[in-house]
Amino acid sequence: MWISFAGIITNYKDVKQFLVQKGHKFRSDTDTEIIAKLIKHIHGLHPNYSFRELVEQVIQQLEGAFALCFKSMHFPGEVVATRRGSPLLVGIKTKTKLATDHIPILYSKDSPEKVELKEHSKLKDHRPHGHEIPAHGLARSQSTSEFLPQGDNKEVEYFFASDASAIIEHTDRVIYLLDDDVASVEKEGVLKIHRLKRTLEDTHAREITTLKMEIQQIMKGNFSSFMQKEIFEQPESVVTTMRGRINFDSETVVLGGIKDYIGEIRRCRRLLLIACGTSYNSAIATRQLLEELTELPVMVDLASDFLDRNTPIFRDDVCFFISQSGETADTLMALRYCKQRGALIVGITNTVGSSICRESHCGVHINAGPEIGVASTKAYTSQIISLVMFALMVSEDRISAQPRRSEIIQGLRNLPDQIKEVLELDSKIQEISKKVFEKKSLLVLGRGYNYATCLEGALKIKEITYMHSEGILAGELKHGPLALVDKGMPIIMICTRDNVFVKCMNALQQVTAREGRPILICHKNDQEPQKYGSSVLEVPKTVDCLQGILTVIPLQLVSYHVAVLKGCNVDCPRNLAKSVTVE
Ligand code: UD2
Ligand code: MG
Repeated sequence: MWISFAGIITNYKDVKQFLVQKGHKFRSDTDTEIIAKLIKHIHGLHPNYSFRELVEQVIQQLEGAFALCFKSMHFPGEVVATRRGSPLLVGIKTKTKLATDHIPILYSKDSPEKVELKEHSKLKDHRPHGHEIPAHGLARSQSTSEFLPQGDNKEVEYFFASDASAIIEHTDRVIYLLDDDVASVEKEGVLKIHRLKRTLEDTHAREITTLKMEIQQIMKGNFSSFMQKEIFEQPESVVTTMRGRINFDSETVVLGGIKDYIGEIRRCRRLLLIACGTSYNSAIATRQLLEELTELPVMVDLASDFLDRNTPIFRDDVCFFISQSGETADTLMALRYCKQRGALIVGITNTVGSSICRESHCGVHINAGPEIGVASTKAYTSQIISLVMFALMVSEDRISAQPRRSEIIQGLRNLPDQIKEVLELDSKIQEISKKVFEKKSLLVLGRGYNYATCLEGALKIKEITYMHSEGILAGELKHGPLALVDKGMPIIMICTRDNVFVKCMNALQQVTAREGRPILICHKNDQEPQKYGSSVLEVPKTVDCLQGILTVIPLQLVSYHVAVLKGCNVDCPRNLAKSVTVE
């Protein structure tokens, strides 16, 4: 059995417990494996079910958000795919034109009754007589042959993916599946889309759409990986994030997606920023500025932890949900939790039409352009800029905040050129990476606005180089992490001229006193910290609250070069693209 799985199965413990009772042995702790074992179990009970019927049985037992694609030795030449809550599309490639641009839905009349997963239940064979009623009363043969290619060459290729950018190089014709659609390709190469039940709002057919995406826009160009390309795109992606939103001359900021809600936001009790991974780090990066400019309490939470705690939420809370794809399962569940409790829901996403975008009351598209590398880079810097713009907009009418706002807006104006300058450090960073890539561990130290850079830098290193890395708040050194420091421990330290510079210098001296020789990221021509570094990466100075954008880029590049030196797959890190093979 081969399964490609994206998403989260929330009742996987219950299903696993049932299967263990039935004598199934598990090799991993993944939710993917329970799906494979469950289909195997149902196949054992009902050996005459078709592949598609087996999958229909499986998804009736699953709770959560998922996109699934199945292949099996028992059904050679067949594929079955389905989704609920996570996106899934089918790309179709043919030599000749298709006869239609619609695929009718087939409804399974008297579908096999849901198999009860209870110890005592009698798992009888409820297999029906296999009647299918296609939409519009078409005979089955008629409806399915319709979308074969015209002419002699009947060759068809199908691509299953969660995002169009993954298949655009093969075909621009796609069908977006809806929740609980079950798409199957059988031996003859015909694609069928089934649903268990007919519902009133269903359209009875799925349209084949032609993608308008620019191929060059998403191709790698001269870069060796999408991640590298996306790192180097940042001088442009930050501009598209700000385009049409900031007027640098009048120093005004308007986020079209938020402006109607700004009054309500100003009157709220507190702001909550909820996200996972890199998006969470972008919340850490902007928390301090949000507190300063909105004068509201700001809570930052990891979505999974937020849900675990059953956090109290009130009608006058404003909750932000940050996600590049707009589909992150935990973040989406936290969104629904807060929405149910009456809070105002604000989305920050890179994907127009995504679940978070649709389910939020309002929000900001970060407009960073498609991000294909699994490790997020340009989306991070654009998320920060979006949240900074939000802070600027909320504080527009505060006279006392004007000098600060003006300083930040001019800082944003200069950012693209400064990012270009940082990217010129590339070859120097490659040299530094050669010194650290064989080490076991890499610590990243800093504080204040640069703390988020430490977390995000360490996350990038873990994700794509598989090296242990930790972002450490320099203020915490004495409370534990200092014990790790010695001559052999590789350390990167960020030390820029801001309100915590003196404290950073202090931490730097604690590190050098233990014979640590950190790689320093500091301001251009700043002699004072440079004395203590084994090597130095100099970045241009900007406003404190934007500095993190310029200090994170060297770390994105470190992780990229270390991954290349170690021979890792930069765009598809192991374990992170959830594709597991189990029998
Ligand atoms: C909109 C257009 C943009 C351009 C511009 C001109 C879209 C997607 N954007 O950009 O192409 O024409 O106007 O002024 O057509 N939203 C959510 N949740 C989210 C993100 C966004 O609900 O997570 C909503 C948002 O409240 C708004 C809409 O989606 O109603 C578009 O958001 P945006 O950030 O793209 O808006 P804007 O005005 O910058
Ligand atoms: Mg919305």
